[in-house]
Amino acid sequence: MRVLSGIQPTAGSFHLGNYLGAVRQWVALQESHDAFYMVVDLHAITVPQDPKELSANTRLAAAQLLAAGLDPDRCTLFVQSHVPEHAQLAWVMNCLTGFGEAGRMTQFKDKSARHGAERASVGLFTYPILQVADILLYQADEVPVGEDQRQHIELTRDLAERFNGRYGPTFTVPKPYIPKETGKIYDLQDPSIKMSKSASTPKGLINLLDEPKVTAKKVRSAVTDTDTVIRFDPENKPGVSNLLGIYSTLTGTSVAELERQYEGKLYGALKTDLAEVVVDFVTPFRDRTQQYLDDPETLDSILAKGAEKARAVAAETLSRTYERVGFLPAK
Ligand code: AQP
Repeated sequence: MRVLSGIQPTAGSFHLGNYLGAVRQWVALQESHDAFYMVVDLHAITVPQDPKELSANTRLAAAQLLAAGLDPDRCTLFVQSHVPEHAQLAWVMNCLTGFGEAGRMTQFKDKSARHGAERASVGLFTYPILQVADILLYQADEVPVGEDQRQHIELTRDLAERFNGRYGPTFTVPKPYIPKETGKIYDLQDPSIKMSKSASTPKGLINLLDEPKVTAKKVRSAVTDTDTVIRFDPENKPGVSNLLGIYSTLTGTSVAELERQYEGKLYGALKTDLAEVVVDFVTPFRDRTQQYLDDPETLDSILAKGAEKARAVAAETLSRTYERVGFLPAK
């Protein structure tokens, strides 16, 4: 079984939503699956990027993935732009996608509204189709992502089936792999929206590379509700439930057990303890990230080996696709 997923090198630090919603599963799945993970720099330029920052952030993203536990001997870790087949297959997929179909992608609607609809790039509009190509190139069976990506995986399935129907069996039709408990981590200040680097306010967003003291303060000032009962009830108690979900995943203690532990206690106690749990997680993570950054040669060589492995798979899929479409083979 093969898995494929990617993360954007945009904001510098990963946030807790990226880690719990996606990266944590990547680490686990490298043990049981043939796993391909990438830093998606082609996706990053769908909104303006400073070139120097983009390359620095690409290394930083790779360093964080290794710090989180990805092991280059157990998975293939690479940078998307190092494998040109992504852009090449994306063109074929663009030509298979209806304009209206692409226009229904809710992430595009949200992001273009944020950046100003008129100023949104065509790349931002077709970004889900590039994601389709990312996944299909590797014939991935499963795609470990957060809940916000579900619609894009549905599009991937539709396009894989459409292509297979039109040109003959070519692509594996992938399934989303979305954890129930952490598929959507919410903003600490506004638990009605997902934690996100572009939509969250600084106080609602836990950046893994922030000073642990700053992080602890953010957890302690998380919004809960006027009630006092510590109970997992996402509909009526979204703030408390978000904190319980984070707590449970980081410690491995079940939510039911946490509810028992905090019975009769105040929200302050839960938040103080969770702040400690989060600090215990981010402190070694920051140190390990820095160690990888201090040795850019090793980091670059891991990425070069990853790109070589990824290209071998991607080139095979692309050449089969081109043949099916009817492109005259180059001699
Ligand atoms: N809040 C979240 N809860 C669970 N999973 C999440 N992911 C993102 N936010 C949450 C998952 O993280 C993976 C990488 O996503 P990305 O490359 O889109 O990273 P990002 O751009 O840093 O994510 P943001 O913050 O969501 O960006 P904006 O604000 O630009 O939209 C994906 O699997 C995603 O589901």
